[in-house]
Amino acid sequence: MRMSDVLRQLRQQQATAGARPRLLERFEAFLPVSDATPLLSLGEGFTPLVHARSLGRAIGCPQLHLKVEGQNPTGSFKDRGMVLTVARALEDGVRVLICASTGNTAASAAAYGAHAGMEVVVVLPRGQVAAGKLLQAQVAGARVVAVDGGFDAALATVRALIDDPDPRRPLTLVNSVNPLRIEGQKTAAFEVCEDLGGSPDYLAVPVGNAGNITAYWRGFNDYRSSGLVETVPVMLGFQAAGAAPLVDGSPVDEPRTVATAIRIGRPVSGESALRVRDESGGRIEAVTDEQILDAYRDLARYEGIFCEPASAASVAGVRKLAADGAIDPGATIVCVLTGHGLKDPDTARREQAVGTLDAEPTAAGVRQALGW
Ligand code: AN7
Repeated sequence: MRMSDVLRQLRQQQATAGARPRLLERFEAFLPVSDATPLLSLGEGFTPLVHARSLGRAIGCPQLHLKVEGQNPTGSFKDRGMVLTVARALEDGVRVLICASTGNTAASAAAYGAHAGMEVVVVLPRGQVAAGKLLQAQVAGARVVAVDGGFDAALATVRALIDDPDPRRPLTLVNSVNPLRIEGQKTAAFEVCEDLGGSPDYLAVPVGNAGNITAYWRGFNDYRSSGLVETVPVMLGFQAAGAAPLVDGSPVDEPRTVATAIRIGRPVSGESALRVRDESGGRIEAVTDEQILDAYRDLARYEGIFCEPASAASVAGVRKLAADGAIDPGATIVCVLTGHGLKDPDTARREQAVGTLDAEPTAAGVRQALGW
């Protein structure tokens, strides 16, 4: 066969398998979109569900699966909600997006805002944002404003701007206070159901503002109401001890955790998270920084999945519950890994660094360095 025919054939196979679907199109029936909504896409969604055989065996849960949300365009689950929020903003003629963020929302808003030709302003807690996330916002051309006082102060600042509008500069808030964010994020639950052929027994997720746990629960319930699945999972949410207002039962004024960049003392959707817990018969618990960092290391070493530290809270939590005998070992468990490990190179360097070996640039030199 001629090379050009080979190419054409490959191209046709790709076309019949369907070019990569667009999230807004694929789940149109379940999303607040219309024919007038621009089908914005940076390739978000359709992330892998990986059966973690080695790690699952190690923690006594052989049916452990990982939803690898770090493979979204900006490296986090935020892209699912952002694509819908920005598409609808584009439809409405919005010019300026604003958010407060611990980093991932900012990176996502900056990218989708740039793609849609909008101005983006992100208000961040000074000195608390992982290096990669800050760079993502900056390279996409967002204007970054740093404030003292942590994420809660940043969100309060943004809300004050929204509540006192300047008619010359209309702003659209793209934090998860915006219900479109939650609507978009629920698509991750749809994909989990499709990959497993039904709902898992347990769904474990890290919890900050509690938007994502709310979104997954809505997604599973949408599929159940439509008759696409018969059951919904038990929902497990995990917060870093020291930044765990939903476990403590009260706001945390100075949330502390060295493991994660998610220091949120007053979760936006806190009450919703408690409802999800109760309706699903689930739990919201704290995991220590040490447990989170152990899971972070083990995910990379056992499974080759480099997630950001906050994401590892889901696996740390499941490991803890399994060790306590609180999870049936035969259960199908999905842990959501919300963001990519490269977002936070400083934590990786601090926790994972093993150093490099020096060698002469020869086969003999490399063998010697390896001790072979
Ligand atoms: C990796 O980007 O709050 O419970 O401003 O970055 O839905 O808040 C991010 C939160 C989990 C918590 N995992 O999700 C932000 C921000 C990662 C995160 C969460 C976040 P929610």
